[in-house]
Amino acid sequence: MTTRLVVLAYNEEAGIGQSLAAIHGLGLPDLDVIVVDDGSTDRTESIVRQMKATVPLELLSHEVNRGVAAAFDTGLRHAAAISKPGDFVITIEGDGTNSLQALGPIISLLGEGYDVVCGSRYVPGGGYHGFPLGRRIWSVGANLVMRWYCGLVPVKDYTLFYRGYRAELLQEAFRRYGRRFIEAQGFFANIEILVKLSRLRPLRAAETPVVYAYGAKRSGSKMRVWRNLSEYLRFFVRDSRRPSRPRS
Ligand SMILES: Nc1nc2c(ncn2[C@@H]2O[C@H](COP(=O)(O)OP(=O)(O)O)[C@@H](O)[C@H]2O)c(=O)[nH]1
Ligand SMILES: [Mg+2]
Repeated sequence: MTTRLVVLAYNEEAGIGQSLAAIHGLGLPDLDVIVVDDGSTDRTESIVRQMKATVPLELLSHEVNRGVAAAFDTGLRHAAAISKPGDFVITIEGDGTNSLQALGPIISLLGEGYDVVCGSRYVPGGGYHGFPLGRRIWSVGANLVMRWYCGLVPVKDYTLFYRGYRAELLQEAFRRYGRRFIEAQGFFANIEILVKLSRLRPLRAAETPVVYAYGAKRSGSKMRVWRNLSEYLRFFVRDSRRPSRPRS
């Protein structure tokens, strides 16, 4: 049983080396690291290439930046394609804000048979450090809306990228949705993944606490709240007219 950690990175030269070294330093058995560099214009790619010489990892590169949704698609599609059904796939941010302490619990919950395990700031033990107030309000509101809209029990955090999946679930999603699995262009993709997975079949989902160490972030945020809001609206309009359903 292998766990594939998909690390999303765009212009993360400030911390990607340290993040990858910390992941390697955990010494977790059967952990494969896949970095998706989405056309970074800084030294992200060269830092990851250099690390490849000493630390086992795989690098997937987009020649030009295609946005975080395309990075999710590239990383998850590749991880699903090379995984055996019993394997696990975990997504994580490459900016060092997603505490590695949650990695062990995510892996053990997947091992217990949960299909999806969401890192969560909204369960006891989870939370934020240094997250700007405006972003906090936006995050709480967006997650309340998604709890109402998607209702995947017991998930309270739909927006954190830090999340684990059983590989067979992703394989089923790519098979049954094809290109329509990830249609969003930006940060909404992470939410769309959960909505579309929840339409495949009843899922066993779990959450595990994550402290979002936003103060550790050394790169600028690529999240644009207004662009993000327009993605929500586009999704709700599209989905209410023609809900995306998996092929049977
Ligand atoms: N591959 C890729 N990753 C991106 C892109 N935009 C953001 N990211 C990554 O997605 C994660 C979240 O972005 P970030 O700027 O940290 O947003 P925030 O944490 O919400 O402020 C980080 O690991 C980024 O490197 C992109 O266009 N492509
Ligand atoms: Mg971040």
